[in-house]
Amino acid sequence: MPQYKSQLVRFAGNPLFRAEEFPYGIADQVFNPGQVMTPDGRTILLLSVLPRGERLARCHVAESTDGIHFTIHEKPLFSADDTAFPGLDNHPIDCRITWFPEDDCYYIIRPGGDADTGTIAFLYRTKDFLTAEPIEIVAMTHNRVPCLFPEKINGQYVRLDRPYSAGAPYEKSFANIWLSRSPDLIHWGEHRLVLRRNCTRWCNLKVGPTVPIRTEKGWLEIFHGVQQCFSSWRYSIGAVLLDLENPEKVIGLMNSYLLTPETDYERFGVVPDVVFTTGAVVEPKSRELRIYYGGADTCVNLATGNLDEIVENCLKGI
Ligand code: BMA
Repeated sequence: MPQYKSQLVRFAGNPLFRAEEFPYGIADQVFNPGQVMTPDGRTILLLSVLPRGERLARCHVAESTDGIHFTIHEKPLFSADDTAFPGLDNHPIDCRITWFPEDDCYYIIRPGGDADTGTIAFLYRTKDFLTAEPIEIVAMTHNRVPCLFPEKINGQYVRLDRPYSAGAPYEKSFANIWLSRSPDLIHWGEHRLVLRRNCTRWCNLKVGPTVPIRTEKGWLEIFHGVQQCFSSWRYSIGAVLLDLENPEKVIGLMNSYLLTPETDYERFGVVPDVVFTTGAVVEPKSRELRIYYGGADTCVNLATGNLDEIVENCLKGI
């Protein structure tokens, strides 16, 4: 049984996206979307879609004006045979999207590489989600999910990373969250450890980042945590608050998760007992935090909470 109660409210109409309703061919999985809210209030999701009979996923853009009803673009933004990084494009999933006002564009970071090369990270730039311009490979093995902060801090680009600390990614390797800085988005250094696995009871194996959200009290960082249970892994979602000026400094950490697998669509599917997110969006007027998350690597769901309450819970360590 879960140790705490999930603190987010699940949308009554979950799942929002089911593989069987995917409009462009038969899909076995539609899951773990990249997510961002545009300056004019549209919600953009980058859905990871696994077509039936195929081994590798594609990413399709879905967009909405109310955060609930989405239109899916037919042409994928990323597919496994993109030619941007020949021989290394592979299984595009888990996109992290950052709206970066100063550069007037969205940055997308997504995994590449394979079991042989090890997983790496590709950086892209887009203005419209119709095309994405490849920039560079910005992380070497095994580090596939850097998350870019939405502004420069003290004149530098900053990101959170999740390199594996031991073993290959698909083995029982530990993983912690690190931070690094760059003058140009390409060259990264000044690495700092931010959050260790085991920082709370429900993430004793790994923790992994999402794109940070600026609040008045600190950077809200929604992260995923993996708990090694007796015979399986359990993926949950939690929250930590980082210092605005010095984001390697943790100033608040929720002891409980925000969300853990409890419903059938989170407990049963291609990979059981998974709630997984690559980000979150905030509706600025209501201060609602919306997390579009994958359930059991099979479907996409929505859960919401109040931004300010979650920040307070981080500060109180609830
Ligand atoms: C992680 C990611 C997620 C996935 C999770 C559980 O490593 O690849 O896309 O939801 O594993 O399978």
